[in-house]
Amino acid sequence: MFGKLLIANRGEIALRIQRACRELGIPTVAVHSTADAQAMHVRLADESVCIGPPSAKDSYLNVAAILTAASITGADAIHPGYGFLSENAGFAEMVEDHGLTFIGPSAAHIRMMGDKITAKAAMASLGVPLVPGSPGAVADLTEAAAVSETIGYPVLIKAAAGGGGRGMKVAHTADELSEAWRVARAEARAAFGNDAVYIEKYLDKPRHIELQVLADAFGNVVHLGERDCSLQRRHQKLLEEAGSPALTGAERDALGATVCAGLTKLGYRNAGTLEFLYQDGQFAFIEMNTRLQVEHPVTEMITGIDIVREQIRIAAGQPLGYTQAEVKFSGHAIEVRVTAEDPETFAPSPGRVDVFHAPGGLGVRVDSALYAGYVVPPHYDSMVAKLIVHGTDRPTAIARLRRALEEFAVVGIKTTIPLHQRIAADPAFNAGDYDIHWLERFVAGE
Ligand code: MV4
Repeated sequence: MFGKLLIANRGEIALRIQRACRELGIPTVAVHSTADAQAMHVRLADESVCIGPPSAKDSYLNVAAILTAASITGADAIHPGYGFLSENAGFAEMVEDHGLTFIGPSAAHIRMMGDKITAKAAMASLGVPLVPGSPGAVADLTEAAAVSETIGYPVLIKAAAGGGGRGMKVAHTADELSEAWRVARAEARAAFGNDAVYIEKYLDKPRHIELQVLADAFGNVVHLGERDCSLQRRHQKLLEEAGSPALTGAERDALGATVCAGLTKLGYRNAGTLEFLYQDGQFAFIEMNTRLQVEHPVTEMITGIDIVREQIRIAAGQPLGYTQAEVKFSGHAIEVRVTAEDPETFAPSPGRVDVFHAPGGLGVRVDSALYAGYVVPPHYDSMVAKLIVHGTDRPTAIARLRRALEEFAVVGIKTTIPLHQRIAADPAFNAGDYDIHWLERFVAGE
């Protein structure tokens, strides 16, 4: 096992990783920007190193400063959390080149999944179902038109280097194709410095369902079930559930079996998430995330498996130690992301937190780095807390969510707690009747 672990992140996820390390008996090193000197993750770590000024580019994305911090503190492993350097294959490679362990997949697998075209090609070869579309990159407008005729309109043009919704353009008809083509290529080039694009059939009302997997270095791969992450606004998730209200256990088991067999063949290692669109009873793979995800706690609540602990054990060369049949799913879990934003306009609301009272009781978990007196800096992501509830079934979990949201007190900054209360009270949400477009309409008052 590792002698000391450096956490290359901040906020609630830095605390989450520290908690796993403490339970494993591993001392931790926090890194922080000058804006985060008073942050909770610095206070709770065994050691801390300031790595630069507030701007993330000069601190949490500063590879040289982070490697230096690891070197001077004698850390032998680095956990990147989510965001920042977590899906940077070059960083993973550099960590390993410095004789340290990167807590995550190999640089080769991060690179493969970072390019959506190579990710899809890999999944197709492993028998994972895809959205109908171009077999690879589409070279020019002539080829784009031919592919689109074959699969049928509407189509979606996506950037190979994209993901998370950036660089996508819909063409509803052949008339719209040339404009969509031009804009998609230009955006891909500007945003990613890579104008490679591919085409998919546009699904008009899918759910976003993702599958959590764990893979050790000995070819053992298990899935921990699915999460329904359809409730998003501008590609930011607001609420996630495990399991999906739309899925049967049999559908999950079948998809899981295909995915686990495929990842064994691929030699994938550590935690990962496969994203699918689900419409008309069909799954279609779109992307794979090679990092720990924000919403991992809902999966932990229904399986009892500590995903961060498993990531660390796997990276240290330990076997999973259990089979798929030993992974038991129990009850239903829901997470809401509380952000420091106006709940109606979504305008950022950083500043001093005067009162912080987290809810508690049976089936309630709060992952947050907030405390009374803390000043939320304006430089980073606006998420300040995750509220996770677990119950024996979905209605019980929703009742618990409503109760916990009422107890939650954050005074001094605006938060999205009132929005979450409105969602939790909504009949369509309670019926589990929603797709990826539902939340945009809900916040627009439609
Ligand atoms: C799609 C799609 C419809 N059809 N692909 C958006 C983010 C990126 N991960 C993939 N995305 C989509 N891909 C096809 N072929 C619709 C979306 C999409 C979406 C997906 C998941 C969650 C929210 C979304 C909101 C708008 C569009």
